[in-house]
Amino acid sequence: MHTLTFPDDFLWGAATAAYQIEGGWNADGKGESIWDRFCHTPDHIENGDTGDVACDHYHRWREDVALMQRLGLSAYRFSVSWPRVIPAGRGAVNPPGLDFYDRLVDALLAAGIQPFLTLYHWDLPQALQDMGGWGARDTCGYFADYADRLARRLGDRVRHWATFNEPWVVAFVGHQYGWHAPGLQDEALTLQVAHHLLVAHGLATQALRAADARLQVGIVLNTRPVEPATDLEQDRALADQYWQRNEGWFLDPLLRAEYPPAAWEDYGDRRPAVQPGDMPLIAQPLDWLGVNYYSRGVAQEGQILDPVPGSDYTDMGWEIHAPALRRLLVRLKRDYPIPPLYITENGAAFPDEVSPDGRVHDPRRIAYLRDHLIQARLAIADGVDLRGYFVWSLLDNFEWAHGYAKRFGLIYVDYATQKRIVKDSGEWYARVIAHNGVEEEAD
Ligand code: IFM
Repeated sequence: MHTLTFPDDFLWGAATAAYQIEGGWNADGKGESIWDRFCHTPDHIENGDTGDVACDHYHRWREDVALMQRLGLSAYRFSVSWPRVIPAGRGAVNPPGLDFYDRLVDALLAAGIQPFLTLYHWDLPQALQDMGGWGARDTCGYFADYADRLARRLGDRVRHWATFNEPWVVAFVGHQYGWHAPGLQDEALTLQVAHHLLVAHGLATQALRAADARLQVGIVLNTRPVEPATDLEQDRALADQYWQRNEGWFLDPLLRAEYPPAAWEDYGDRRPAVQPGDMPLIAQPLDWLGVNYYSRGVAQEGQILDPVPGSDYTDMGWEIHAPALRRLLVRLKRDYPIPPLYITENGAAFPDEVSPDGRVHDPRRIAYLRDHLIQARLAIADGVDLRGYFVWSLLDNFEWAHGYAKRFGLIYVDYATQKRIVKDSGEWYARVIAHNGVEEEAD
């Protein structure tokens, strides 16, 4: 068997997000978030699930850090709950909330694990939503204040900061499709929200650097590249249109200081109001860019194929197609002035169960992760400056509108008892980390 070895300082991580794992939804002075409100409203989430308890990480974080150490992680990506730290989103800080992240960071560092902190993974304080949420430009300033306060407390120990996780999802899934909090279906608002998220990114980037010039500031984008099924002009044009309206809608402002011109034209009166100075504010240099990749789309004869004939799918109904990851990374390097990259999320949901032997055998997840790591390594050989890889997710957790029905973890969580069981994929990932590389054949 041949091992594909990664660069010596490559970071091996796993990722989570506050609302998906913490629980403690109203513990110790935490404020209500839009996800608390959304889940407490009937008929929003499969099975009536909520993040009230989730993986109870708020109380079990020591055990979870010990598990990370057992896997050998060199980095851990987590998000901070804004309303845990500033319950109303602006104004007074909640000291116990800030202390929680302070202790977590110390424990990670003591375990030799680099913290990668995301400021916003979707849980806006409800008090700010009541004032217009991301549709209101004032929210951008409150976000920058929140960034400043966190940086002043944690910036001496946390090096890598992401402003946002997946702003496309925040804007479109939360404000146009209505499947996520705040559950709006308002096309006219969606692109204004997207623009405000980018402005907030710019302001928070300034705030973080003002607090400590050594901070490495980035942003995490979701990608689902649509690839043309053939070389025909019709297929290529549709794939390009998808790119511009989705990936490009965020990449171009961040890296080229403009919205993609064709998509800007197409959007007509849905275009956001842009104030003078916004585009250079958004396009400040990034220290790194996070790419979340799970799946691709395929454009053929005017439509996106679903399903793609002959393909395998995860429990989310997402096509498994690892080679598109390499093509995506190479495309980013070719088409954009990109900073160093991290794959900040990659993983798969499968219907895992505890076997009679007490273990969780998840060979399909191992195959998924292996195939994607191989493509990531090939992209490095192609010249892509890829610095690290984070599995989504460390733990099974609350998968938004699907509740607990989808399991993405390297570690199984029995929600009734909160018992954690490292899955076969977790043991496999530990070996990958130990060898700093991945076997090309099944081991
Ligand atoms: O669980 C989510 C995560 O919060 C953001 N990226 C995609 C994951 C899987 O859907």
